[in-house]
Amino acid sequence: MSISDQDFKPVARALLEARVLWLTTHVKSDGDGIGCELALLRALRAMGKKAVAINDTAVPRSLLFLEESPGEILLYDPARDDGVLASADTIVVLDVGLTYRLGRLERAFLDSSATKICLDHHLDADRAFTHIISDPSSGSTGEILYRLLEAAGLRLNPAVASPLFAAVSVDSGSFSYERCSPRTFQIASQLVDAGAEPYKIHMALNWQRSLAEVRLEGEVIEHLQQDAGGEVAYSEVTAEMLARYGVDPGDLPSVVNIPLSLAGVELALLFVEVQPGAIKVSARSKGRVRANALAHCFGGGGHPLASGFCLQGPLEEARASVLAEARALVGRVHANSA
Ligand SMILES: [Mn+2]
Repeated sequence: MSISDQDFKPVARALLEARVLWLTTHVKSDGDGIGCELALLRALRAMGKKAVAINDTAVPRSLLFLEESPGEILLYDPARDDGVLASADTIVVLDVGLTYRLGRLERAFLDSSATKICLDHHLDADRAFTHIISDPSSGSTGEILYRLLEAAGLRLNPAVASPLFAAVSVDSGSFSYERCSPRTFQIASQLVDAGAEPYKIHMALNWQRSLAEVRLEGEVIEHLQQDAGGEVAYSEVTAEMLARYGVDPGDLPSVVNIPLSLAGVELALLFVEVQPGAIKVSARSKGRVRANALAHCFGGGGHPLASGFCLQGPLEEARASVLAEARALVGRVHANSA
C-alpha cells in the first residue's frame, strides 16, 4: 500500500511540535539510514530544535564523507548519552521498524515515553511506535523523508539535500532498481535543484574503495561457481580472506552483484564467513526467483530482489544446505511457469 500525501500530515505536525529529538537507525547502518539521519538532523537544527543522532554501531568508513564534522552522528556511549536519550520528547527511527534492530539502544527506546516516529520502507514494524510511515513500494527511506520534509513545509538547502540524495541513490542502486518510480526521479530532481551534486556524491559513494577490497573482489570472481543449470551463481569470502586483506565484511555490500551480473543467472549468492563458524549469506535476484523466499527457509528476511540471512558454519555445510534450497526454489519457479 502506498502512502498518500495526507498520511504525512500528522507526522509533520509531530515533528514541528517536537523540541528535543533523538534520531537513530538500525545497527550496521547503511547509506539510506545515515543519509536520512543527517538530512533530518540538519533540517531540525536549522529550525532551532535540539536534535541528536545516536546509533548503536559506527558510521561505515565509506559513508563518513557525508558528515560535515566528525561525530555529527554519535556512536552510543551509555554513560554520556542515556541522559540525553531520556530527555527526548520525540524519537525518529529511520529505515527500520523492528526495534530489536536498534541494538543496545532498544532498551532506551522502549523505556522512553516520547512520541515515537518510524519512517521506513520495509514491511515489518513493531507496535512500539506512535506514528508509522512505512511504504514498501518506496525504494528508499530517503524518498519517504523527502515527502515528510515537504509536508512539514521545510525548505531544502544543500546541507539537507546532499545526504538525502545519497540516501535515495544508495537504496535505488544509483537509480536502477525495480522500485525506481517517476517520483524517485522527481525527488532526485528537486534535491539537485536544492544543491545536491550527483557526480560528487556518486564518486564519493562508489569510487573510494581500497586496493585490498578490489583485490579481494578479484578472488571472489576467481571462486565464482554456477549451479541449477546456470541459474544460480555463487561465490564466497572466507574468514581467512578477510584477515589476509584486512577488509571489514561491512565494506562488501555490492560484491554479491558480481555473480548476479552473469547472463542466465537468476539468483546470486555470496557466502561470507564473518568469523569462523558464522556465515552471512546475501541473496540477489533478477526477479523470477524470490530471494526472500530463500531467506525465509533460514530465518532471514528482505525483499524479493535482495535478502540476507545468517547460518552456523562450517562454510561447506552452510553452502550445501543453501544451494539445495536454491535448486528447489528454481525448480518450483520452473514448475509454476510450465
Ligand atoms: Mn533503506
